[in-house]
Amino acid sequence: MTRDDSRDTYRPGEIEEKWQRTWEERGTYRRSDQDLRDAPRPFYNLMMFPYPSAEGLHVGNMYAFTGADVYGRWRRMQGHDVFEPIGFDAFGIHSENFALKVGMHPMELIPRNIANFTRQLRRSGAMYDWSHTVDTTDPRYYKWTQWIFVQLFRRGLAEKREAPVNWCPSCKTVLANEQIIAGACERCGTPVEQRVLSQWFFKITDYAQRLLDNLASIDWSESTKRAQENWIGRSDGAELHFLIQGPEAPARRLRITVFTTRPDTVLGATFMVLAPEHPLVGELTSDARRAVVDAYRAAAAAMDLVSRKKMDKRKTGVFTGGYCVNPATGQDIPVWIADYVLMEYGTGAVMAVPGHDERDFEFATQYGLPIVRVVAESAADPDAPIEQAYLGPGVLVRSGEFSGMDSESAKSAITEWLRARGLGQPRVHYRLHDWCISRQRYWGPPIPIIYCPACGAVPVPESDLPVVLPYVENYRPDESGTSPLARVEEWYRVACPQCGKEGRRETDVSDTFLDSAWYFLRYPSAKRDDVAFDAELTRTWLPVNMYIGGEEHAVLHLLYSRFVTMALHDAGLLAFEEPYVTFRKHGLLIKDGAKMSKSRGNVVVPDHYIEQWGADTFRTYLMFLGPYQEGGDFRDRGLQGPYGFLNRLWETVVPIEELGSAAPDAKLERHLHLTIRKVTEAIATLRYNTAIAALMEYLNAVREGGRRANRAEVEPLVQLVAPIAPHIAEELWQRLGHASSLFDGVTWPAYDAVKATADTVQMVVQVNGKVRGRIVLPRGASQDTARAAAVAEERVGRFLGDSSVSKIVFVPDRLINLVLA
Ligand code: ANZ
Ligand code: ZN
Repeated sequence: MTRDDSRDTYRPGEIEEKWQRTWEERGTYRRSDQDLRDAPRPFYNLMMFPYPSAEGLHVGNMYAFTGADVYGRWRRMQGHDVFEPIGFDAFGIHSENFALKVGMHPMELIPRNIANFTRQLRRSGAMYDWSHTVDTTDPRYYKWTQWIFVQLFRRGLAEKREAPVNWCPSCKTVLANEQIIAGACERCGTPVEQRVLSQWFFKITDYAQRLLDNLASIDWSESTKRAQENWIGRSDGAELHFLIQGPEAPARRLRITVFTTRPDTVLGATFMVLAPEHPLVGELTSDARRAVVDAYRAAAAAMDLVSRKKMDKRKTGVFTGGYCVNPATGQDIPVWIADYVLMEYGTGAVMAVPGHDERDFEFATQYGLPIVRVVAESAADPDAPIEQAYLGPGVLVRSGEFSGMDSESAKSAITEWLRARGLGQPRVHYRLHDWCISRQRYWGPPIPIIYCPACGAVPVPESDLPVVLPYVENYRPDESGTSPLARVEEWYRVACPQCGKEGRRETDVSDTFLDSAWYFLRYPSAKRDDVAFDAELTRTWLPVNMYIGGEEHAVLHLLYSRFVTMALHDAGLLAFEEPYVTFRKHGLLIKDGAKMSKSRGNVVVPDHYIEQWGADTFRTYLMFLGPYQEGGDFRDRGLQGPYGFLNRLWETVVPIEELGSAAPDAKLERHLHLTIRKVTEAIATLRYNTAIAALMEYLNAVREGGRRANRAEVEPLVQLVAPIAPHIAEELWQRLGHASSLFDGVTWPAYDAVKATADTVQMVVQVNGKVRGRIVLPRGASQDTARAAAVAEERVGRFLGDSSVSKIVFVPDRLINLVLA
């Protein structure tokens, strides 16, 4: 009898097409609204939705999504009702700039990109529910983005004000602080300038403490929490008042308030430095100094914020001619202005303590101002010469009644002493700024506000939402500091919704990060046009159980979405205040030694790899190249190994008729249970590379010496491989005689705890005779098994690099030594 070849060799192209079609036809991953309502064990598995760039889905996206999908599939096989949606973050400058570059309108370009992304995502083999997708540029979506703006506005959390903002002269728009990296626009790299514009802000600072406190109760990657903590930047200190010197009685004199984290050093404050923009500068400046001061202020105003913040910049400043009183010593101290003091931090005024602050020390040295030491490392040596600022803690000296006190206790003691005299009080300060959401661009949801000469800023009534972004032929931004929509008079001229007088629409659009700050609320309710999110569906599905994404969003999206969730919670619209119960960051894919990114031009598109090797191999490869939460190197030639593994799996199981029916022998049975346990634990903790290594080891053990496999040995292997390589698993599962899908019902194998632990040994792994690691294997494991396990060990792998093994010394159950060529 001749064999039907196409049935018996592994042909990923065919089976992947077959299973993608079958899943689609059966609706395996689609949830009807009824399913969503009735789900007994809901599990919301979320990944950060992509912005549909023209280049298409790249392997970095696919790396992120595959790791999330493996986790979702594994949960599914454990019997959870997993909801795994995907969508498109398609508004924003990224998309708009690209449209400008290629000379196409975003309203034409973006749908094409989305279609291409959708095709790629479908081919990649993830279990998305395409019936619940979102596209942030769809008026059915951004209607609710605008609605959320209105909710925040009504709660006093949206405010328009004049503020110095970061302006990117190349993108011709304002940027949030979070969008500036090392002084330059995060997208185009142009140095950012400062401009004063009237902008909409969300008062995220009202939530600073809660955003900080809640970090303790959410299960997130530690580094992401730390990044948020630093960004929020709580400083504990004091606000101290320095009266301006003058002829009036103290009670009538103006005062300069400073924020300091070192009230213990106030007795060493020998001068005062104000930001050049400080409102009291005019008052303080003497006639003789006015010309110099005005010139300095003009020069500072022309400078960008970022260079002003640079620590290593040479300090410059000018004396105003005015004096104020040190509240602790009663002495007059001169008031200077200097550009290193920033108006938006603290109060824009610094009590300068050159004895204990580096910048103040540099400044004092340069301008010959007095330097006094008030904290000494120990009381023994108060008169040591001052060669540099002493920053550490210590004992107070030259501080009157506080001398001898340790500097930590002196912080509160001195603050309290000044408070009693009306000269200060404890104060907490946050580095976090309000979130500027106005963008003077075209490609975003118009901010739903109408300005009326009589009523002021009036939100667009819900019944008039969405405010549809009009088609504008020339959407190129200009220098005016207003959006291209400000050039479309027939669009912005409208009647005031309150009084009917002629009003004018806000012409700025909102920041893309507002679109993504709430998209996870929308997915379950994506089919609803009457509400942003349905109360019952939201109760069932939210907060998100597992969220996986890139760490680059640690202080942007992840902070904004927490804030929006808290604000909606406080508005009574959500029962929870934290959007993501668990968040795990994934690592980065490295290509030729650098992070894969569009700006570096080393982006790889997955299509031809999937074409050549199949999605299963590509997924397995991506999940095998390093610990998922740490990332790894993308190498073209790496795909052979995972392909070989899947092909061997296929050859071991097919043809089914040739499988034996005997029970596995005791040794193999132990190995099987150990493998189930290892893979279960590894997937639960996103250590996919470890899971795959365990599967490879086990398959080698099954095939050892060319023996014929038994069904009972391979059936669980097919189940275990399914989250990672779902198509081949489904095909083999079906051939093994199962009618229903592996992703339908509880299909994850259980292990016997006794069998899974008994009889393992720890073996030493050497490379060129030096101990480089240890592996745990079933007793009696073969040389091949030990070698596979050794090579899969991360530490050992590092020593192997690209070299090949020329010789192996193997002592069963004790040692394996890999000798390199
Ligand atoms: C006196 C002092 C003495 C300070 C000393 C430090 C050391 P963090 O921790 O980042 O919150 N500061 C306050 N406002 C400023 C502004 N607008 N521009 C530049 N610097 C400013 O930093 C708080 C400290 O930064 C404050 O404490 C102040 O200097 C400075 F031995 O006050 B300190
Ligand atoms: Zn009006």
